[in-house]
Amino acid sequence: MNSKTLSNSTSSDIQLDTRGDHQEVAVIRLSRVAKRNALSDGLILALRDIFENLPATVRAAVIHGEGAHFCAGLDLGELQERDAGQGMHHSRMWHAALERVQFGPVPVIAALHGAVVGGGLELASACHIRVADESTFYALPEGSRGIFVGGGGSVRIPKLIGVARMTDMMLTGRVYNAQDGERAGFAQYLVPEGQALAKALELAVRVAQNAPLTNYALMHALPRIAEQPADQGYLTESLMAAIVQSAPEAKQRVQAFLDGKANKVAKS
Ligand code: 1HE
Repeated sequence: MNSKTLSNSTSSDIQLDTRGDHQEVAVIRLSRVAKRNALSDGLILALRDIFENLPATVRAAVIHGEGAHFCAGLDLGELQERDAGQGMHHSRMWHAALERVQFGPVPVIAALHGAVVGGGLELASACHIRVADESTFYALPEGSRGIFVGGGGSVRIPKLIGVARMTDMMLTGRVYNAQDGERAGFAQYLVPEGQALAKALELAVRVAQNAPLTNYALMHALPRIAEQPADQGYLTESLMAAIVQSAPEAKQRVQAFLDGKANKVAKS
């Protein structure tokens, strides 16, 4: 395991390890336990820096939080008086960082436990897969703090749970527990308490084995196709399909199946 603390960027509250036989899985740990991994400006910028500078060996990433909670959201201690322009730029900084997570080089799996609230939920929703353990709870306390989401939550969270549920959460302060949260669509996997990181790592190893172009298409083309009118979506899909299948790796993988050398699809 290679471990690196990114104290030279903007925060020492986040660490990057690489794991796997070929260092193909990046493990990014929010490590600001005393503040429940609240996201200071420095931490957000460090997160952006990590995703802009992932080691070339990395094919998938896992993000998790140290301590009892994934993330308590925006660092409320830094919420100073900002004028409208400064407020917009602060929100845009979050957008830029979380864009690097969603549209960066590799798929990202969030391992969730404890509080996944406010900006913590915005971060989780920028990831491609969410694994939650039984201790997880989800909330958007912005409504009761007199603020609004600013880290892309109004775009990404309705795609997971729908506009109606997000509106209810912000209007009423509703908190979803792990089971209701999974049913609502926050997480694709629900595991026993303490097992989210292990499950996320297992999935990351599998994701890292995919052809990189397939992963690229899933991360960069699929969400855009989903927002296109159907006729344009079909065209984009056909272009992406043509590019992905033309890679030598795709030919080798299909041939391996035809030769009986690749796994069949098996019932789980
Ligand atoms: C914080 C933060 C924070 C904790 N900013 N300092 N987010 C919120 O409104 C979440 C607010 N936090 C909580 O509801 C609770 O802290 C938790 C449920 C997450 C955890 O509870 P607990 O009992 O484990 O910890 P605690 O005692 O509440 O907090 C421990 C310390 O962390 C304490 O500081 P201390 O100096 O008194 O020890 C807390 O003040 C501190 N802390 N959360 C700053 N968020 C891009 S826009 C995004 C908009 C948002 O995300 S709004 C924020 C929503």
